[in-house]
Amino acid sequence: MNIALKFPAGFRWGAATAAYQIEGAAAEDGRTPSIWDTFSRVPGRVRNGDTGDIAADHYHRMPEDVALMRELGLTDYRFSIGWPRVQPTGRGPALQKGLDFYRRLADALLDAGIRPVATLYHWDLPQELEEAGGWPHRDTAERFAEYAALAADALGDRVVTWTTLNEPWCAAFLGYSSGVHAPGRTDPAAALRAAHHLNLAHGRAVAALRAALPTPAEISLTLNVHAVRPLSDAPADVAAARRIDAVGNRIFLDPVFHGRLPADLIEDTAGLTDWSFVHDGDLRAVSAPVDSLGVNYYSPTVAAAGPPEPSGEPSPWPGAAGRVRLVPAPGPRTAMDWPVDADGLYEVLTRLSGELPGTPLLVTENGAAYDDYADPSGAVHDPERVAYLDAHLAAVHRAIGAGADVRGYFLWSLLDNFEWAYGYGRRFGIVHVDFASQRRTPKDSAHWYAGVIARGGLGR
Ligand code: GBH
Repeated sequence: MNIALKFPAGFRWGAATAAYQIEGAAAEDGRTPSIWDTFSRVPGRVRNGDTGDIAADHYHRMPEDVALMRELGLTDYRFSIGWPRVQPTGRGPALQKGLDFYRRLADALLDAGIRPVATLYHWDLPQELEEAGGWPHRDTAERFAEYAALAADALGDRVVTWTTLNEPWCAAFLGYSSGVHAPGRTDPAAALRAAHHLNLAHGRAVAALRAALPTPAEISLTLNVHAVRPLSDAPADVAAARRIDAVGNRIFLDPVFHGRLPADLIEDTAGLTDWSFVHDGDLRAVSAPVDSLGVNYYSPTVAAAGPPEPSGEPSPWPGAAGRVRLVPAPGPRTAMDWPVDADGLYEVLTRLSGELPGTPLLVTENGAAYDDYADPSGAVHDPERVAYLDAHLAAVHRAIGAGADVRGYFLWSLLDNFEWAYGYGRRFGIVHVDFASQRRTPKDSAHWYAGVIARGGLGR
């Protein structure tokens, strides 16, 4: 095949997962419950009553899964460390058995020639810390820094890239404002406090990691940067998009990269909070330098002047709620009903490269849920996923051509897994998992991705 879109030498070809979504073994080796163990047991919160108790049983099948990654030719694998697996209840000494699992995982990856990329927080807050106040409570940030230090001490000689947080927007606003994610609270003011304490947790963890890690270590943060567009050029639509950008993007980007809070966000949220929970010195701690920024992208967000359609659901957008109507982008949809729009990924990458010169970018998640189907031979076909991934990788290539310093791409996800509030009913994997037998079958998209990696680019 002609390689029309060749990626730079050294481009990192990865896949991503998260602890609670794949590991299972929820009560094994001393692990204690996280907010997702609790939330998934509340009737009505997760479809079909699904939980991560068993998930893809990766805790027991890790060697088989690393062998699959090697066959794919991955250069990098992004996983998350389960906080309640390595520091039960979120306080006190490390649990050796939990750390041993991640040591074995990192060793298996290194043996397979795959770089371990570890995320410290992919939403599994120890339940006891939620009971002490959760992310709206300042002490949670200090607990997180302690956990980061303990993980770095145990795994610092093996992990190549450290990511502090995955998508703090989801943790704060889906967890504490709309309540569709754990812990399921619906308090917009508390969600704003949570956002600040997640920023603080990130900054304190960067300091703890720098102190504990051998050099060179890459320290990063992953944001779901919203590709927000106004519905039209009308000033009211542009203002609506600005509000979403403030509480969706700049609430994290400005403190982390510029050590400041967006002035418009403070104005937009004036009826909810006076931000007095931001103490002197916090923004300096939050803006400790990082080595790269991870970007997760799935679909764009189109904003128009409000009010929203009355859905009865609490909003995840404090300061925009009631004034902004999110309009479904046109075109095809995935099984999540999310629009397929690869231009949004290009927009996000070129925006960030313009705003953050000198900060390398990694696409740490991108992918799609589709219903796949097996033919009589057992092969699993997922043509829409191949098309989605191909179009989005082409957008990454185009962004690099426009000058964006994108160093790698991690597709979401290696395996079908526990898709949070959707349970096992939505499949993002390039490897099919039969959750009854735990049998893994690489889908067409896995074979396709292996070819892309082997050729270093996309055919056209
Ligand atoms: C990621 O979250 C997660 O990191 C990963 O664990 C998960 O499995 C994967 O995506 C697939 O869901 O305009 O309010 O509707 C992505 C979460 C989904 C958050 C789309 C923003 C639209 C926000 N994002 N969502 S809204």
